[in-house]
Amino acid sequence: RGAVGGKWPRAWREHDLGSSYDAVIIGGGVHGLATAYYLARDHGMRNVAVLDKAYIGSGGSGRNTAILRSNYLTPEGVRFYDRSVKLYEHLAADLNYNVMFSQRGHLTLAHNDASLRTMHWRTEVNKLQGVDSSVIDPDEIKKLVPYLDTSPGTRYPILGALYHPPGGIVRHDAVVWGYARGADAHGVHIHQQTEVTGIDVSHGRVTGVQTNRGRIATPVVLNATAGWATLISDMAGVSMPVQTFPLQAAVTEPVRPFLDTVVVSGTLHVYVSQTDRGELVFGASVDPFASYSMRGSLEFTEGIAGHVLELMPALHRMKLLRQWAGLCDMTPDYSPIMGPTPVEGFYVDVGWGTYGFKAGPVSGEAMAATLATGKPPEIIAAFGLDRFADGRLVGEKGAAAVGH
Ligand code: PYC
Repeated sequence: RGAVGGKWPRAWREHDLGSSYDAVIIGGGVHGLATAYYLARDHGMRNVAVLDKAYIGSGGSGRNTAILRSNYLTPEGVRFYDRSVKLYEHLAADLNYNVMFSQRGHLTLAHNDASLRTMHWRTEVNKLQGVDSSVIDPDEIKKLVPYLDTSPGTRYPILGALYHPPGGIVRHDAVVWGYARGADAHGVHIHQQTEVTGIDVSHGRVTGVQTNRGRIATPVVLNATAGWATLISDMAGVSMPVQTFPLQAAVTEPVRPFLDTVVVSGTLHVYVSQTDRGELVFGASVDPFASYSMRGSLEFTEGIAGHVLELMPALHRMKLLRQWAGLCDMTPDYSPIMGPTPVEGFYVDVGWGTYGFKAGPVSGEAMAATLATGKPPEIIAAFGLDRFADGRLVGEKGAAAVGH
């Protein structure tokens, strides 16, 4: 769809709220929109609504630092995120929308023997799953990122790194808009400014959702929210083992390209990448207390500036342009919760911690299959809610970009 007479057509349309849909997806982020897209495209379910209480991509999908990777710690995690990277590789062609995926490589620095051991562990698990990762030494790191201070005299000397060539960055808004446009083209209704105020359950099964614009009858509801995952699930009477923490990030003024690798330091609680526009994007670990606040703090700015300068002292004159926060729903094992719940027809795709954006495509594909068939596909079988009762946890803390 191109410009006609100098006017660009709307990428997605507005609709009156339907009184019933075959499925209602709560949350217009990359997970909800991708699920709607694959539901319509792969399963022929088009009478579907995506609801967002604000505008699409206004939550975690527009607040993350756009890093993609699959160098996780557990075989289940590696397989899952590898499928997401593969879907991202073809997403621009698939959606006919430039999502600007730059596979520039991803470095996780090790500053002590314990981290180096975990990097070796992740490398071996990655290789067994066919994912390209290796541990490299400071000289190889310096060749990839000349601005890094790899000298042995620093407070936390760099001993090595987990190098993951398929990792990189993508234009996060474009991913949201591309999925929205694709879902709309298949007939999905996207309703912004539509807040869910209740979920109707009768005799153990979902019958509809209440919104600020009226009631919708539906037999299938997906909770694809972040930040509000527990509040929405509570409406259906399903409690989630999730705690919500803010995660802050910041961006600098643009400068000439000098950094074409993503750099992460768990010890220094920081990750850095440079966008195609030249800005540096910085992120930290989650704030140390549970909260729904999305305000930036001076503590974060001071901390991140100090830590970035320990890694790249030459950046001391860079100016920060803005900072923001997003909400991260943390589970006890740092893996997501995906699949059915004890309420028939009520499904969840929640608990993404700090990993949610990068999982958008694979989650959409897998949740679409789950909603269409009622059965989670093998790729998400390990992430069910029942694992907390059965004690089958999928411990992914060691693969967090930074310490939590
Ligand atoms: O897991 O790659 C990651 C990540 C980046 C920012 C937050 N988490």
